[in-house]
Amino acid sequence: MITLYNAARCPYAARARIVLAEKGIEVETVEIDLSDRPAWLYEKNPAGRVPVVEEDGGDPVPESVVIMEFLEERYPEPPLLPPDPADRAAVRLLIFRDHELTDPYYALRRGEDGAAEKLDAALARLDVRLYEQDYLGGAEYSLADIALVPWVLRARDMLGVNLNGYPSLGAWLERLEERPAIAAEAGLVAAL
Ligand SMILES: N[C@@H](CCC(=O)N[C@@H](CS)C(=O)NCC(=O)O)C(=O)O
Repeated sequence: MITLYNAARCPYAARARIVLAEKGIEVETVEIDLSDRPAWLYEKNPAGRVPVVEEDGGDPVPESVVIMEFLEERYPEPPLLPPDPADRAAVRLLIFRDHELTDPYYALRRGEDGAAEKLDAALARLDVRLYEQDYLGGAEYSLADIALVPWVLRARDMLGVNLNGYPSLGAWLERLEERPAIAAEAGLVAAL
């Protein structure tokens, strides 16, 4: 059994939620109110942030990227990383550069000047990539899609960003939303 310390609105926690759902892992979810977080959360993650996952009797694992990799190794089926190391490197590079999407997303949320143009450029780069291949990491769905889709969903549904100008990105999102794990996240975002 895995426990997930979670906040529904958190896109980093969404990464953990989606991987757990894709792998059909039984999970107990503990919702954290980040505006009044319990002191014990700092024992699980000194940064006081969610997500954190914890196996029964195991050490807490914070940081969404570490969590995704941990779950992938602990529960290898179905695989969410490609078999070839070079292809895995491509997936990891996209995740390593997640700030290229998240920085303009948060800048737009804060209402900063020029943020809409920067987010447009980031989405356009993803659109070009998805014109050439079905998924961000290549031909197969992977942790790269899971790592970035939470911000694309929130840009569309919470910031009102129109995705019509990014047809390949839009088609990718439609493909992803056919997956129950992503559809559940999209439903959660719509209800926020
Ligand atoms: N680098 C962390 C970021 C997690 C994060 O920023 N979580 C936010 C919620 S979306 C949080 O807990 N914020 C509370 C705070 O920063 O004090 C990860 O990838 O897990």
